[in-house]
Amino acid sequence: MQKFSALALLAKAFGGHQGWQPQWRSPEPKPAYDVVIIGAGGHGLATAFYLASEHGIRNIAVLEKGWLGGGNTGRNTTIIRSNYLFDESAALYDHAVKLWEGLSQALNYNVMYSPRGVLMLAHNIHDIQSFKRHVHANRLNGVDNEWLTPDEIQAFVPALNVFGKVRYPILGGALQRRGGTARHDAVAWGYARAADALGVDIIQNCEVTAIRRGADGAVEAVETSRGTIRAKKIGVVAAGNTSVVMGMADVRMPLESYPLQALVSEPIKPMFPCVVMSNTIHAYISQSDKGELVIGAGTDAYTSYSQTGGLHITTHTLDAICELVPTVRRMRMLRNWGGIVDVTPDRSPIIGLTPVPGLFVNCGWGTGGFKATPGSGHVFAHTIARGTPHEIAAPFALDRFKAGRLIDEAAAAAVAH
Ligand code: FAD
Ligand code: PYC
Repeated sequence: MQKFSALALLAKAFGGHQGWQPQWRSPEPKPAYDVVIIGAGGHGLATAFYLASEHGIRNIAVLEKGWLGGGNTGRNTTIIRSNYLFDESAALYDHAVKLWEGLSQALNYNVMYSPRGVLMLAHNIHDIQSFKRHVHANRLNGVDNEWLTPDEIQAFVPALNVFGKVRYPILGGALQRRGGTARHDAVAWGYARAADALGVDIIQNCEVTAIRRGADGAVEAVETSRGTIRAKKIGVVAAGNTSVVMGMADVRMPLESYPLQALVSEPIKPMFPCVVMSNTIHAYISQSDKGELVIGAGTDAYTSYSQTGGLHITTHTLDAICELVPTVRRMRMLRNWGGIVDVTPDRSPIIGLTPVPGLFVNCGWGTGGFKATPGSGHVFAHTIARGTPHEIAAPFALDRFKAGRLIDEAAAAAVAH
């Protein structure tokens, strides 16, 4: 039987933060969870929520080495879109966009999804050809995307320096109107609260240090900084740290980890009606509901587990932003930070089974997994519950790197890294 102290129950009732955790008092061994999820970011919490709400599996623990959403989920620039080139990606990311549309209602928590549009700027002939190819491919997949001329861009986003004398003039752009933003920490809290209400245990400050396997090779427990926790199935959703965690089960992953940075300005009155992205000058910008300009930079050029990044990367991005939007030149930046993203060779995620019985993995979202959070959790929950991949997840299996069935979104992801 699980027993909690009165203090811990209070903490659970009031959504307690770090240090306010359920404490085991029973001398008997803890019962095995049906599913242990490693990582309480948006994807891990969404997986737990859909396992409980759609598959009736409620004996779940989500283990987090830090705090809820303290990884990339709480560090990203919140861009949501599904304008990917390949059919498999369009299916996956648009599945997510459809779930975003009803997510606040599904969780009874306002995630502030705002489909204000994502505009990708073209600065040269190659950009024009590449983005028009995206527009056509997206439309064939039923994903909205449209081409805007420079005049149309200037009318839509007056702050942009469309006709100025600049190194990289704006020659057009692709606009996905259903794309937009959401409040990232609300996504973590919304999924956590809804999963908790269905009986899921969310245990913070609980770092997984080993994965234990039985004589048959199947998973049977995790060792953590808070003791051993037995598990019938384990889902690894530990972005940035996936290789380390999967290494605990002797599975080598085709991943590299890089720092990726973002920053926000002091708040100002509304001036950006949509998200603006530019690959060529390497910057993207939107405005939060508080009024801050949210600016994203590129990844560092070398692998690292640091949650900061090189200063020269942000400097380069700010130079680019000042050229795109000269009116913001004298603004102050309030804060900057980094996250660790794990990147696959084809820049598409890995979702599915692993060579270890009972061990499942969801990773490799690189610089672009926030937008996928609901879809990723939804298809991963199905995959764990049934033991076979959801049809949308199937092309993203780990064995594609052996079979060579890559989904090469590296350039096609239309994002500046
Ligand atoms: P995370 O939120 O990182 O969760 C993984 C969790 O696992 C972490 O909380 C971590 O502490 C935990 N963990 C790791 N190891 C262990 C362990 N041993 N034991 C227990 N817990 C462990 N994507 C977009 O779509 N749009 C964007 O605009 C965008 N901008 C970005 C900007 C920046 C600066 C960054 C860093 C990323 C951006 N991304 C964006 C990418 C996006 O943030 C990620 O792909 C997504 O949030 C991944 O979610 P997750 O739940 O898988 O990972
Ligand atoms: O995938 O749209 C994206 C993105 C923007 C910034 C980082 N990733």
